[in-house]
Amino acid sequence: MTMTKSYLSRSFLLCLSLITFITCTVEKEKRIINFPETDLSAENMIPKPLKVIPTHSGFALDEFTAIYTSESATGFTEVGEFLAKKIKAKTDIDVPVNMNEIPDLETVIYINQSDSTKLADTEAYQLYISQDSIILNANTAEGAFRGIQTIRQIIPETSNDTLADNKIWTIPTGKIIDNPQFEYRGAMLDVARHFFSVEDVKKYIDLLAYYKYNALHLHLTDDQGWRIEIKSWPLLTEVGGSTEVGGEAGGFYTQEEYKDIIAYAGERHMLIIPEIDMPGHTNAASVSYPILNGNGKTPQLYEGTEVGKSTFATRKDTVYAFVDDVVREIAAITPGPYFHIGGDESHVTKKNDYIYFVERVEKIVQKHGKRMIGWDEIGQAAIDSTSISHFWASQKNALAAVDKGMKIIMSPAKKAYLDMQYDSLSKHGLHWAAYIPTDTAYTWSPENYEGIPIKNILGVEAPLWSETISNIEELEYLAFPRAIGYSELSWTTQENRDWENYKVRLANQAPFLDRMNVKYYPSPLIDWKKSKYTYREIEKD
Ligand code: TNX
Repeated sequence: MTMTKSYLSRSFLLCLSLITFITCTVEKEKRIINFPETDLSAENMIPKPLKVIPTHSGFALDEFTAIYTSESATGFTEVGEFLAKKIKAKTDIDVPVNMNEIPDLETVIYINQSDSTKLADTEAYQLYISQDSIILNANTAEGAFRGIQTIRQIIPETSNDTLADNKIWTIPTGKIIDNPQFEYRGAMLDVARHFFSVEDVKKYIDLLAYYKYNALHLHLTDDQGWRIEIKSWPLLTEVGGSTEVGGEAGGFYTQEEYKDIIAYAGERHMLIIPEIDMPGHTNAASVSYPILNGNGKTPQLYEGTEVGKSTFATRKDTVYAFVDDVVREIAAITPGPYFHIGGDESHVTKKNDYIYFVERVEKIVQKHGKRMIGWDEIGQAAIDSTSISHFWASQKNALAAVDKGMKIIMSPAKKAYLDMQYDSLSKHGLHWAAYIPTDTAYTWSPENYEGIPIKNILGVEAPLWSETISNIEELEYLAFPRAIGYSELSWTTQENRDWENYKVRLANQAPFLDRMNVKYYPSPLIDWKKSKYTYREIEKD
């Protein structure tokens, strides 16, 4: 009752201040700005929105702009503050958020919680941009957050200094109606083969959020390293976290650091999906606790890149006590609904043992309140329709999962692996699945790939394995620009995608990427826009 009252009174106050604001603007002598004709539909938005209707005028973003948000709706004020911070970084103007006194304003960005049925989908949003206001409507803060990425993308890199006495960033007017095609839009980072710092992961999250990704899957363990603190099994990180591919020092996240990553992603409405890869890819765990080992050899720290030689002892109860502890500790600090158990390339686990393991581990994951994800091999086991198959290589395994009514995350190695080289001259990466140039990465259809029905597809994920990369610059070389294309494959419908149109919008990402200090691969297929921040070398290939 009190809640409703305070909600009503706050809404009333907000309306009142808006009315006062509008009246003031009318009373004030209004600047007349003659905007040159704009075209909202020609803006370089990625992923491309569902519908864009231009009205050809301009909204002046300048020192007289303010942001107002639905203060009573959870998370909306934070979204407004996030936008203000990004506007400051791009334009150096301070845009106030929800200020009380009536300022000398001319334009307002209003981030509004709306219960309209048109916005029923969690991440849907609508933008109405006119000369005086930008109204962003969304049902949830998540939808509003996706919407402000669109606003960020249509703020020009440079101001116009001739339209008025002050600097103006002209935002084209019109209407945008938008909603993602797939609910899961992810990237994966392998921090096991090479470790990446919290700071590196945050930078990657920041870049992905700009392109409306909503999930980052962290491949936390493999033969070469165990990267997450497990308090009940401390040697995992002490021993198993001490190396990485190539013999460098390795590293791991404490649970506090992992929570810090989760909070950072959460502020960007992104989920972290933790992966503990098992029963294969477990050498680092078995070196730390040899009782877990099932391949009959004495485990030793491993700094090479071969796969498929390790396995847990899948018939030992100790292994399941271990898995229970690990899942319990990680599930307790992971707010998202998913837990990824790996399950790939268990070449030295007998098939029956593999199936027994996956079925038993599924129950453990469920007991700790999570939905199991596993690489497509898990489709061979008798598991629930609520578990998710992560398609990377085997159509047969993925279709077996479809038969069980399971959802599929699409990461076919031939199309979606960010660690595949662009071509034979690429400085980093592998090519066991394919060379994946920037156009190949974009021009396939997750909607109808290898007979997997669209109704089973949860979304698309772009995995970045790290055998050949050991720092953020090398990560950026493989991930960008291809990760930008995958954002469009999972958000935008097939009818709305077109390589010729996309490649122009991609070329225009250069000023943003340069400003963010991203060392992307300057693919020769793209006519990259020059920017004042440029320091990238154009390659000759
Ligand atoms: C296959 S994809 C793997 C990884 C490697 C990757 C290299 C998958 C489920 N397993 O262990 O890092 O290839 O491209």
